[in-house]
Amino acid sequence: MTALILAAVLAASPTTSVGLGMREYRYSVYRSSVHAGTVAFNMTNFGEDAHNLRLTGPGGYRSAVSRDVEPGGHLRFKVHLLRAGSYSLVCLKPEHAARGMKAKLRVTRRHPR
Ligand SMILES: [Cu+2]
Repeated sequence: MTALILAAVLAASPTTSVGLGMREYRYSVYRSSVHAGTVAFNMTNFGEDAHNLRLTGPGGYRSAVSRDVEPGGHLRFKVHLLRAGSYSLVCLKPEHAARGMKAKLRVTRRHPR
């Protein structure tokens, strides 16, 4: 039942693309806020080390970890952000988050009342 509802929600919502620049040691997120639904991060690595991405958010949400993006490389990484709230973007390569490679993304309700 939950899977059916999830499928219906995803089918009804278009994918929002968000550019994400990566370098040592920070992300540049090209949108600060998106509507709830499917979000595709268009990741580009402008740096010299490999980087990746994981999101955490409301209700214990935890995305998969993206593949590593090599220097000069690109990756389109899709996640389903269904709850409104503040999500954290973190690079899981050793020491990267501690050196500042993290960012926030705000997710808003699709149909505000
Ligand atoms: Cu990194």
